[in-house]
Amino acid sequence: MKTVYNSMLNDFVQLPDYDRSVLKSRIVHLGFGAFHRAHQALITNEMLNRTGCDWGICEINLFGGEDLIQSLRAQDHLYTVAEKGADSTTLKVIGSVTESMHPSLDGIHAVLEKMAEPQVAIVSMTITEKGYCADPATGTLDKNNPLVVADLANPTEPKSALGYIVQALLLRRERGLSPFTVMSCDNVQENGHVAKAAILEFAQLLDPELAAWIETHVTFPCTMVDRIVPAATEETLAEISELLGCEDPCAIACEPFRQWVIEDNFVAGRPNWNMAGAQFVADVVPYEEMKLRMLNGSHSFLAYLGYLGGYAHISDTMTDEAYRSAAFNMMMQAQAPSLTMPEGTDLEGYATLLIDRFTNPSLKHKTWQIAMDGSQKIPQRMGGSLQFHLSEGTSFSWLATAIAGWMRYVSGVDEQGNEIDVRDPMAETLRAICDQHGQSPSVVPALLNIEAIFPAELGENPYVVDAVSTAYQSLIDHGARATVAAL
Ligand code: NAI
Ligand code: CS2
Repeated sequence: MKTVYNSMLNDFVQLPDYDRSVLKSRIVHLGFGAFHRAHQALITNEMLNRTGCDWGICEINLFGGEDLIQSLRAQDHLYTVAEKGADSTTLKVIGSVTESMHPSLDGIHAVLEKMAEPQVAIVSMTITEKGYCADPATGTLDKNNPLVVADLANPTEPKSALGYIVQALLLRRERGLSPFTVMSCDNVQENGHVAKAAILEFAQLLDPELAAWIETHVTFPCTMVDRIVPAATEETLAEISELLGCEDPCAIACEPFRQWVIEDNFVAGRPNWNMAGAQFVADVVPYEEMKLRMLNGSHSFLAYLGYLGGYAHISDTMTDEAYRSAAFNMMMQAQAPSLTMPEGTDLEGYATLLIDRFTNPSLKHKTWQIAMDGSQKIPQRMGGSLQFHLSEGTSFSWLATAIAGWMRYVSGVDEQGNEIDVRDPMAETLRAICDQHGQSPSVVPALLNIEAIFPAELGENPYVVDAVSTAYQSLIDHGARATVAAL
């Protein structure tokens, strides 16, 4: 792409409008996946277009994605984002990435040395929910996680993101360098607090003095991140390359909407991302809860019940009036009442916008993709609102149906008897429980009793067991489409 960058790209492609040679890797990002390319890196690019400062990003993939890093290097770290609305597409070439690394290409020590360089002020992350090695029910470090066990035994050769961050901070402390801010950009409830708790607990097990130093010197801002960025497919890449005028294996397509709300708590400075639409606030938690419950909660509802009902994409579910109104009711009846928002927040307007975003026919967002890692997602997307309805004595049938949908899905067999490719760190455990029970609602209390996912007060609550069992039985007797239509 470097060679074509100045000559062959189609005229309407937006190019970086700043001097890339002055950029320094002041941000190290863990997780050069789909989302980061279309969110933080793009927002940094737009900020650079407006302010011309030196905040650049060094991209690191700790798990998989070696090919992507190699392709990125081959094109001078430039790549394309296609923002796809219902009727039009905008192409932006992103220039904010300065360099990239991968432990299997460069070695673990080179990655650690990069993170310990003096100019690094922020280590940001999009490492998926499971990357935090935290217990989904409590948000605290899972000491039995195989990556944690391996990194505690061999801390100078880390594998997990936690292990890398703690080892890099140790190097900085030993060298008398300032610490960096650790900024989580994952869909994790109170993501900064979860990152902090996991990192401190991990450091405590290694070296209590280091843990105390981290606690005093490092900050962990919470962030609310939002933009729908489906995984790239051959079709999207071909379509982008046609519009672009050349091939770009690092290209990614997303929706036009984006939002980023960041707790303004940075220990070593930060870019003025607000110049490109981000909001710095004192308390992100209400925005995170709103987004996780209303957007992600209804996304999971649509993913499980949509997949079982034969809908491949979220936009396909929106063509079914029953799913469309169930998703809106899930937002407004099940999730919105559980939120405490700053005055003036228009939750109904937010829900209407979400339904519009889900409807975008240009985005091929697979229900299967969103259904992934449910054991990590369900607690934060539905646990808090479930607790709310239990304490208020109000109905939670949408939540119960979503959870029953997840239980039916993780059995690994769809409504036609075909195998489902269930991707989840707990897939084997979940499948074994489902196999023991067959398609009987006795599987419901068995799955609700998994303490890593559901706290005992939920898992053993008779109202929860009853409502989820009823929804589960309906899925078995009538299928997902009829169950959603009856809601
Ligand atoms: P992706 O599959 O494209 O990328 C996943 C990234 O996580 C890869 O860079 C991989 O190296 C890294 N990773 C995976 N497991 C890891 C582990 N155990 N430790 C460290 N790194 C690990 O996924 P995508 O779409 O980039 O999403 C990543 C996360 O971003 C999501 O899980 C979510 O929390 C957040 N997000 C995604 C949005 C989307 O629409 N795609 C929107 C908002 C947030
Ligand atoms: C989705 C999210 O994959 C999922 O679980 O719910 O990635 C969703 O697309 C984003 O959070 C939107 O910001």
